[in-house]
Amino acid sequence: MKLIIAIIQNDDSMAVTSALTREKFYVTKLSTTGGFLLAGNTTLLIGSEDDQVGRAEEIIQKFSNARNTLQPTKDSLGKGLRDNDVAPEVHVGGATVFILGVESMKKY
Ligand code: 2BA
Repeated sequence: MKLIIAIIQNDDSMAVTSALTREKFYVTKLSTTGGFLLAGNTTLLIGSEDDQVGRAEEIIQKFSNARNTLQPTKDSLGKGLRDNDVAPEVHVGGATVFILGVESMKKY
């Protein structure tokens, strides 16, 4: 068994989660925050049989979209961007996926 940890953008979380559950994957959705942009993102935990990991990856890839977003400046943190703030664009990938081996999984 494997544990898939997928960090995706909030805007894609509904599409990714519903596509995974439609195909019988079990998914836990966490509200997380990226350390660089300090903006909300979504982390999915998916416990999967080894032979299903590839299919889960295909679904995550299909429904996760890369986007450019504005990087907050030091002055705008917690207040939002204003016209005169310099805000370089950052390319945020569609999904960052980690796949970990699972020693055992139990439900009590
Ligand atoms: P954030 O940390 O908010 O990063 C958002 C985007 O900012 C990143 O997109 C990347 O383009 C850029 N970025 C991040 N750290 C940077 C740095 N130290 N210097 C320059 N640019 C940087 P992605 O790479 O697609 O990452 C999207 C989100 O996935 C990240 O949000 C973070 O929450 C997570 N993530 C990505 N790689 C990770 C890793 N190796 N370990 C843990 N979380 C990761």
